[in-house]
Order: sequence, then C-alpha cells, then structure tokens
Amino acid sequence: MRPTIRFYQLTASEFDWKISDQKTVKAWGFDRTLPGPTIKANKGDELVIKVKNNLRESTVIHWHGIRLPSAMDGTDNVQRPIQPGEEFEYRFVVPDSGTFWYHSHQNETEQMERGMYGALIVEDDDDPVVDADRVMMIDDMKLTSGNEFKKGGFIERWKERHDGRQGDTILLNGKEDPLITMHAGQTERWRIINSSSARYVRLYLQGKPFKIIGTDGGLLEHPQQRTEVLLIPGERMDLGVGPFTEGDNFLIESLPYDRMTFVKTKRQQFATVNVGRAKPSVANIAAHLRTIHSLAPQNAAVTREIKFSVGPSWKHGIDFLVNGRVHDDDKPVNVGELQVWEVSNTSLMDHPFHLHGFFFQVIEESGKAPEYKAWKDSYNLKPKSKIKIAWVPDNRPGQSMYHCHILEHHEAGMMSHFEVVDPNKGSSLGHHHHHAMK
Ligand SMILES: [Cu+2]
Repeated sequence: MRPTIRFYQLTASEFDWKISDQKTVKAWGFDRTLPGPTIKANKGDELVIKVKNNLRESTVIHWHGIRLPSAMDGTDNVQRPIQPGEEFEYRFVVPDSGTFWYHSHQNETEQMERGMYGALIVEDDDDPVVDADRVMMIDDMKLTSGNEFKKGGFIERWKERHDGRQGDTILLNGKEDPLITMHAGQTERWRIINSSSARYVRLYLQGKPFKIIGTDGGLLEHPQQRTEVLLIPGERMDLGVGPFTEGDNFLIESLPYDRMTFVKTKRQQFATVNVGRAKPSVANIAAHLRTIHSLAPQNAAVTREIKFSVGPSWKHGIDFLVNGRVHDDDKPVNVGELQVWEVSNTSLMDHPFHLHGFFFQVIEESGKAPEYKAWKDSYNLKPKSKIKIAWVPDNRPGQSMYHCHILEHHEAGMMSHFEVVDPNKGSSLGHHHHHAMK
C-alpha cells in the first residue's frame, strides 16, 4: 500500500463514563470515550495528530513503542506540556507494524488511572490473515464504594508508592466484564495491551490454547503456542485465538501473580466470551511470520550496566532508583553504535523496564537465552535478576529515556534520561533540565 498522511484530532477532557450499567466514573480521556479512539495507520504512513487539552491541568501524550523523532516522543523533556485550552500537533511516520498505544506522560499516576490512553494500530500487507482483529486494553481502577477515584490516607498512599496503584475494579476496553461474541470456526487476532498502572496480567483463557504471534515491536518469527502469557504494564501481546465450536463459552482471566509487593494479585475475570454460530474462515497464520536478525550473540560484551534498585530515604522511607539515583541522567549513546546493556534489578520486587523510542532484543535472561526472538520496548525485571539487551540507536538524535512502567515508581524517580547523539554533529541540545514529575 502506498504511504499516505492520516489526520486525527484528539480532545482530552473530563467526562462521565459508564464502566457498567450500575457504575459511572469521572473519567479523564480522549473524545469522551475510554479507551480513547483507536488510531489506525499502515506501515510507512505519516500520522498528524492534533491534541487539544480541555483538562484543568497540563498534559503531554507519549506514543508508546513508535520509533519517532525525539521531539515527538511526548514527554516534558522534549516539549512544553500542553496547557489547559492549548493544542499541540504531533507529526511522525510509523515505520513498524504492530500494536502500540498512546497515553499521558504527565501526572501519569492520576491521568492514566482515570483513562488517558488509547490504542495505535499499524497494519502491513504482510500481516497474517485473520477473521477478525480486536484490540483489548486491560486496566484496573481503584474506586471508593461511591465510584470516586480513591485517595487513601497516609499509609495507603505510602503502600501505593511502594506497590504501584492496583485497584480491584477490573476493566477490558473501559468496561467491567464485557461480553465478547465470536463465530465458531474462526480465528481472530487479539491485540492485548496492558494499560494498567501496576498490575501484572497472567492472561489465561481457561486452559484454551492460543498462539502468541506478536509483541511490542510486531510479529514474532514463529507463533508460540501457550495457555497463559504474562503482560507487564505497558507491554503488548498479539494472540491468534480460535477456532472454537458453537456453544463454547469461556472467561478471559488473569491468574495470580506475586510481584513481591504488599498487594497480592488474585485470579481475576476480565471478560466473558461466547461462541456463536459457525462462519467460514479465511484465517491463515503461517508457521513462519517473518525473520528477525539477531543484533548480538548471547555472549556479546556488555557496553553499559544499568541498575534498578531501592534504597533508604529520609523523606519517603524507601526510594526507587536507577543507577543509585532518582531521576538519573545516563551517558549519551551514539547513532549507529551497538548497545549491549546489562539491566539488573537488585530489589526484591518486579519492575517493568521500558525504553522510549527504540526496540531492543533480549539476548540473555538470568544466564539463559530467551525462549524466542522478539523486538521489545517493555520487559519484566524479576527480583534479584539480570537481563542483557541489545539495540542500535538509529538516526534519530535527541533526548530519550528509560524507566520503570509501574507509574508510581516512575514518578518516585525510577527513571533515567539519556541523549542519542549523532557523533558527526555533536549534542543536539546545549543543556537539558530534568524535571521531577509533579
Ligand atoms: Cu518499578
């Protein structure tokens, strides 16, 4: 398909949103819908997205997973946040097909909790043929009995800072336990996006097998058959689901996951699936989906060590650190130079690592090669563990960052800025200031 320019307008505002027939919340989101509208493009298209801010506070929109120019990344490090009543035009080409998403990157712990997110789907002529393509954004909210966003007391807020905010109102595409109907005999592509603040989702279809066909950076090489798959906050999994027989019904659930925090993740129900009458299928998910060239062997020499840790703090009792600091500044990387980063987690809890604007390959986890090759931008750091990732900064100089995608940890400082530098041109900025998120 020939590349084209696609125009979108998103308006951020507060609105009443029904999460069920009985429950209405004061959501913040885009175009008065939760999730926000799904943005669609074909690989190579240019997106022009005007964001109007009708909230009473500033915002900024991050395009999670898109390899875009630094200035369009949507953080307060590369642009002035969009003030109430203002508009900002994002403009970038989408060079990769896959399942991406957009979300607030300002006062995230509140703005994302209230619904400031949506999906961004990039299709390609080479995508596997399926009978239906669905986006499923998974989230939770922490509400009072009156369906207000809960603001706890001192102890509860301290625990939220420690664990991340995890509520027990479970949402799929902005609804509690929605009913999904599919046709017998058909195979669908389910694009699952974990947009929650802190919840780890061990997705489970009551034992029915499915195929993982893609993840953060698009298709895998080969479908991977599983009965469960973990999605950390920020992560995406594209699944081939079906075929089923008429009359089948099952739940979309998540199984318990202990990420070594005070809050425990129980088995939870996200949606109910009913399989209706049969329809012919055109689906074809090939055994070979594409080739992913390895950037580096498992034993490649490490070029940088990065440490996620927790440490004592006078002010908070505990600090969330990268390289021993809150809101760290890491060394620049040069365009075109292979990066082999050893990312360690010395703490006793899990942290979802997220790199802005670039994909990496995990080449080693706790001494072993991963189960399959994939392009990732989000990856779980288990307690007391290490991963080795390889990536190459392509020619998009400017400010970037990596951080923990548990939003409360990010806010508490578990993040680092760094600059991508074109060695032929030097630093793109004379200075940069970093900001504690408010
Ligand atoms: Cu964390």
